[in-house]
Amino acid sequence: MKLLVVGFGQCGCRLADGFARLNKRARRQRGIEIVVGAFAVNTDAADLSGLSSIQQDYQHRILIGGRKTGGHGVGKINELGAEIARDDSDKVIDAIRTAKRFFESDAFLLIASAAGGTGSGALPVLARHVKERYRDKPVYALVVLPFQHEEETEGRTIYNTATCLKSTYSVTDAVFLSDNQRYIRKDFSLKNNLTKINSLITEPFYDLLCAGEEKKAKYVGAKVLDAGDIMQTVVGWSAIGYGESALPIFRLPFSSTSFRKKSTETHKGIQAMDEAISELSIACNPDDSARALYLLSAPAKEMNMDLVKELGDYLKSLAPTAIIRNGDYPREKGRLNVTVILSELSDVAKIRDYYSKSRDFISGIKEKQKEVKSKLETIDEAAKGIPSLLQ
Ligand SMILES: Nc1nc2c(ncn2[C@@H]2O[C@H](COP(=O)(O)OP(=O)(O)OP(=O)(O)O)[C@@H](O)[C@H]2O)c(=O)[nH]1
Ligand SMILES: [Mg+2]
Repeated sequence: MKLLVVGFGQCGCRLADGFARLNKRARRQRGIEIVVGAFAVNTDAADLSGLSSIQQDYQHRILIGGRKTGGHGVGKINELGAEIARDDSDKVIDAIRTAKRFFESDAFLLIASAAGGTGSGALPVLARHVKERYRDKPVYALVVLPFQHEEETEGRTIYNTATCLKSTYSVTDAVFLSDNQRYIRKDFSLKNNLTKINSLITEPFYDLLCAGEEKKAKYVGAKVLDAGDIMQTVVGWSAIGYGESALPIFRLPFSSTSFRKKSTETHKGIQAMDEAISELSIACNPDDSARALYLLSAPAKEMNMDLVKELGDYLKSLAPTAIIRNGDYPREKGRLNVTVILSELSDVAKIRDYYSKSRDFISGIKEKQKEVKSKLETIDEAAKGIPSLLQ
């Protein structure tokens, strides 16, 4: 599958840069293309110049809101991010439209963090423009959720997240959720290592996008998972995960056909799928997903139909009501990887929580505004009878 990727705000632009890097890797290691254009859109000029893989010209690194923000961001006010995106939407659409290989893309992937100002406001606005203009291509969003400590210290974090999620969901075909907090569960030091978190966010897309683009027969699976399968699966709230098991590089020749080998492979496969599910980009219950897919990637001689079937049965047991698509991708040496997508999730507790907390925040703000208004009225009252100098 070939994507056209657009990042908004600091987080979105860095992740779009990450997708541009995945494409370079696919080209170098596998001789294929998975990202036909990568763009970075921001109100912050310094952030745009800090990127490394997106082309440097102003058609790929797009500064918006120049006059309103002076090139310094919108300071977490996502209404302002949305307003600027509305004003400058033509600039962004024109850049995308004139991209050299635009027509080769199968889908759009728009990326931003939900808690900031620029990306959170701009993503849904541009998603709507792109969707209206290109009705035949799916528009997917990848939305990054904030760390817990950000939610605790700044009320605006939850409000921005809720408004961004609601708006994005209503105008896109699917929303991949990536929760920053999940990446520091096991390794808290990652909190200060956004680069590492970003590569954990983008990595699961690598094999998934490559599998359907392979041209060499030896890398084409028995059952190819292509753009069509992905588009049929990815709908609504979605999570993606990735797991890996190491395989012995050398085997004793007599063990190659034994039943033990087969059961070891199945075990490794289930282990990788288990990891993929427990490392999903957002905490969710597989039981709530209506569509799912898995891709098994391993050296050709390590894969067999039993293994693919076992993995399917296992996923079915976790997501019994989901329509499950699958594929195999004969590729990696010494490793067995499983990529899983759970899609069309009917419930995600964290989103519900953002919405309800955000309602409290809104009523708190209204209360505060009322209080300020009545205090101002008291002061105006006290000023009655005092002469003004402005006649
Ligand atoms: N995973 C990840 N999260 C990031 C990154 N940069 C920022 N964030 C998160 O994104 C949120 C802040 O949003 P930013 O993307 O910095 O904001 P912005 O869209 O540039 O908006 P303004 O700076 O307010 O104009 C916080 O929750 C951060 O933890 C990044 O590179 N990777
Ligand atoms: Mg910023």
